[in-house]
Amino acid sequence: MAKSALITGITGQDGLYLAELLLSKGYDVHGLIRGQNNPKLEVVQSIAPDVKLHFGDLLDTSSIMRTLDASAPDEVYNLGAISFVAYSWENASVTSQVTGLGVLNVLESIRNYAGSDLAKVRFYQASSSEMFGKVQEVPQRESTLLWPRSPYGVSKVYGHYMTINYRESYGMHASSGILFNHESPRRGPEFVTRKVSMAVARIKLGLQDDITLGNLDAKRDWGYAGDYVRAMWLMLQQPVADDYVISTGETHSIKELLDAAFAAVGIDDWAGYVKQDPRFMRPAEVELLIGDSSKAKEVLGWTPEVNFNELVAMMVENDLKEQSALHKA
Ligand code: NAP
Ligand code: G4F
Repeated sequence: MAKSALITGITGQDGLYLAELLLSKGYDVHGLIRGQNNPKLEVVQSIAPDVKLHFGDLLDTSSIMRTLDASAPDEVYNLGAISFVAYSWENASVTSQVTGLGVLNVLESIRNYAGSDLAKVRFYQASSSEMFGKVQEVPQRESTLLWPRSPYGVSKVYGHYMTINYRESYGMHASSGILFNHESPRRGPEFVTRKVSMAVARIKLGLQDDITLGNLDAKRDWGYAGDYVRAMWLMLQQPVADDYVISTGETHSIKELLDAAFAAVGIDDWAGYVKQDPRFMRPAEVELLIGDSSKAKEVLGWTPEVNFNELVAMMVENDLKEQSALHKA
């Protein structure tokens, strides 16, 4: 019989890639979608029409319970979150509720749903390299001390330890993927990679003069979202649940991101196109992220396939097509 999977955060970047991966493996895929008249409903239905959608919210435990009953999942992937770090300072309370307490709501719902047969549902928690914050070790690995620097990071630490606690307390097959930044043409335009790829495409097409950014010196370990959802699935196929760092092992500054994006449209010197504004600086910055994913390589057999330059070129190329089509119409 086909396995059933439930994905929270189905309308997000990772939710859609994971849904496509699981459908290609023959899963019956269910997604939790929130809100009245969610504008991304049509996107999910056009990209992954076979996904069965259930209306609910991570803050509404009874809606999660109903969705578990309706989808009878073998695997639950908890990707739903308020995920934009900058926003989390302005809305710390709602971020803590959704990104932190939301994890507990899903874990408790699974515990109630599965009853004495807790092993029948495997759980994946979308933890984050943002938990390393003010990094205490370079590169960061599973054992590195967490030192979050944002309300988002603190909320993710709560969800991470709650996942470990449910594994240790109840023997739940609950795994936590500590994923470093991963991007794609589906990345939200508020994140720096997509903000840059869209602006570079628009500058090339003569639709925009420049781009305004914050800190250009921060460094991130950027990978491709399509590679990273494969790691999520692999974690839930293991006989024993565990935590894994998922990263490329390479780090690049925002300046290097600009180099690669402008190079993709034939511009070598971008200085005249880039402005800085304190508006985009953060109250506490995560200066450097670089991950060591050797455990994932050894246990899961996972390695990334798309490198940094390929990723940036893919995003710029997609935005050139999207922006040209928009402005032809
Ligand atoms: P994303 O594109 O921002 O998607 C977030 C998803 O969460 C959306 O589907 C959103 O739904 C949903 N959501 C927000 N509030 C909700 C609520 N109250 N109830 C139910 N769903 C809610 O994020 P992503 O990049 O795909 O990331 C997926 C997960 O991995 C997130 O938990 C993120 O924090 C984590 N993560 C991401 C990265 C990364 O680099 N991408 C790295 C590490 C960890 P709406 O469409 O309705 O807003
Ligand atoms: O693209 P970002 O907003 O991503 P950030 O903060 O690293 O968070 C992303 O990755 C986390 C994993 O580590 C996820 F957990 C989280 O959900 C999210 O997906 O910012 C990246 C860097 C930061 O250092 C920021 O200060 O880019 C810098 N930056 C400089 N100018 C900017 C800008 N970021 C944004 N969003 N916009 C700017 O104008």
